[in-house]
Amino acid sequence: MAPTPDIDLLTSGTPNGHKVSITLEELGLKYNAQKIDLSKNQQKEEWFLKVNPNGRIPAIVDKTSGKPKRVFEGASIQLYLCEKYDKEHKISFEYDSDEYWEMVEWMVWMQSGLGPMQGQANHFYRYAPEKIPYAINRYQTETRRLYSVLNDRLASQRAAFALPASQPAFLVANKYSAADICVFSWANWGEWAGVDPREAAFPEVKVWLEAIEKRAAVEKGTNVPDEFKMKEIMRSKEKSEEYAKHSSGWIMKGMKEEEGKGKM
Ligand SMILES: N[C@@H](CCC(=O)N[C@@H](CS)C(=O)NCC(=O)O)C(=O)O
Repeated sequence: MAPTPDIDLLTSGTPNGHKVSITLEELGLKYNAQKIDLSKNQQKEEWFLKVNPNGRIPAIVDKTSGKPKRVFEGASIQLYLCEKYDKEHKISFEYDSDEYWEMVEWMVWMQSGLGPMQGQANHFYRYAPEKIPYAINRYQTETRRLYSVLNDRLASQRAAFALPASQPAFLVANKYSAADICVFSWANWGEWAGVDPREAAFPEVKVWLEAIEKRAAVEKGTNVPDEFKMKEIMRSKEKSEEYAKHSSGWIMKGMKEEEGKGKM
């Protein structure tokens, strides 16, 4: 009999954290979520850097086999969990199949495109002490371009599988997978960057988002390690400003500390 998974998830309630907690929930794996308080810079503490030398959440320590295995970078953790624990390919594909590589492509697309661009849009639109129109426009435009790439992919998947309007299309094959989870985790926060992925220009993204957010595992995963309040925050100007001010505070403090390092 396979040993019961014994996984520590070091995380915070952010898009990058959610993609891993949703994956763990979808796979029905037992895990212990440990909150890393980004506002206290716990992600830069020595013990944490031994798990993730990049000083960012999420990271996992898998102790299932007895010898602790640490994994960092959201999509690597997802791929690791799928290889180890998704033998029935509930949310993944057989290694080296065409679908497997398509899944990897969309995950890398998120990690290197949508995540960083939307993250910078968040930064300049919400957190930067100075509002720089060029920077806001640059990152929001690029984020919007990426949602249009996502919309086109979903539309071509709808055509390829002749799906009725009532059914969502998914990124790879005709199946919800780790690629959808990876991209969803950021699309779910789009409005925070000032780009609404549900806007009329992205009809396929809207259907896809609505289908994913209804899933029980997604609901559970987005409430790890704290209750997900972003939607409610984004509906209120005061709450948005309060959240932005709090985040801006620790981001600026972290930047100052980094600036002092590595200078001759
Ligand atoms: N590419 C990384 C990004 C990780 C990342 O940027 N995490 C953010 C939270 S969403 C973080 O830990 N920020 C803390 C900091 O900037 O010090 C991943 O997917 O794991």
